[in-house]
Amino acid sequence: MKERLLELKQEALDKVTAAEDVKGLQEVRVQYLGKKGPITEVLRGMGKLPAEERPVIGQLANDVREEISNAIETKQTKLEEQALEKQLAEETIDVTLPGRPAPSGGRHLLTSIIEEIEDLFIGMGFEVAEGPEVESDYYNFEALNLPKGHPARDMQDSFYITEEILMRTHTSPVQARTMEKHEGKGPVKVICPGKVYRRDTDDATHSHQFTQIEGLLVDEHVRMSDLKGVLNEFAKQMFGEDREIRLRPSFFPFTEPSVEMDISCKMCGGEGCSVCKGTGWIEILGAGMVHPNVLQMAGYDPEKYTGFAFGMGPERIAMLKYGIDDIRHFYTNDIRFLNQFHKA
Ligand code: 2NL
Repeated sequence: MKERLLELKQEALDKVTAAEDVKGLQEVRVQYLGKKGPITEVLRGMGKLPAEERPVIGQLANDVREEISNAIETKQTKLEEQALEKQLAEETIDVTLPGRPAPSGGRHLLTSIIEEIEDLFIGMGFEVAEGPEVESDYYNFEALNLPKGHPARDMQDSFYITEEILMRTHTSPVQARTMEKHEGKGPVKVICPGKVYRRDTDDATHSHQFTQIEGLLVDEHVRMSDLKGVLNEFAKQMFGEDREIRLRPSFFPFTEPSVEMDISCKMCGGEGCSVCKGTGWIEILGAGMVHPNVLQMAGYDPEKYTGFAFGMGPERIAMLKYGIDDIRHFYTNDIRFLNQFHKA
């Protein structure tokens, strides 16, 4: 019996040593120390032993159980430690790896262009003024010499909200409001950038929502030559020192006389090409001397005060500057388009 117990002990200890995981170890425990295990079996047969041997075998059986149990315990602790070490090793973070690049945003091309134009005019002493995009019929049309029934109101098919309220069709109402605030006293020297709205069908050159920058200078003794000087400075700073400008007669209801300004074509150097449609000149903006009716309605004495005004479309400026062929690129927000214009 003694041999049988020692044999079982060796057998169990070998299996503990061989166990590769906690599960295998549990199996050894059940197999040798369980109620139906061989050691229990041996103890059950103790009744057949002589009385003096019983305590000796009983003691030995208990010692064997104890020893196997301890071995399992020790091995279990070891296996758990190994498992933890393995897990830690697998989850190690390599702090020397380069980080994943975080995509960074940037200014929209239109925002950059508008800020560039703003800075340029700020450099010439202009202030930036803003105003509401939802405007009254009075400031959008009436105050700009466009009375009800004026044909130019049809020309600028608008988004009306009520009979008297609409989405502004140009940024001129901001200038009308600015003049009004000055209560008939000069000088006024502002540029007004912002979104404007017109009922157009969107295509490569039309958008129902776009941006505009207008400028206004009102003071005593303001002349057409002042306008020309300011616009010439703008054209050279924006498009290059080598550019020429020319003014052509035009018509706007809020200016008299009115002009349109062209810049010389850089693509062909004035020879004529597809960009300038063979003329050597590219139209950039409209301008003129503020109509006396507009000055009067804003509270200025047109006998004492004169002014010039101009208006341009930043989308058009950007399209010319960067050779963009479709105005819709500004509003469809294709990241591949927009990313081309980030300055660092
Ligand atoms: C264009 C032409 C223009 C103005 C805008 C203006 C504003 C006031 C008084 C007089 Cl308050 N004029 N603005 C004048 C001439 C032309 O814009 O083609 N814009 C894209």
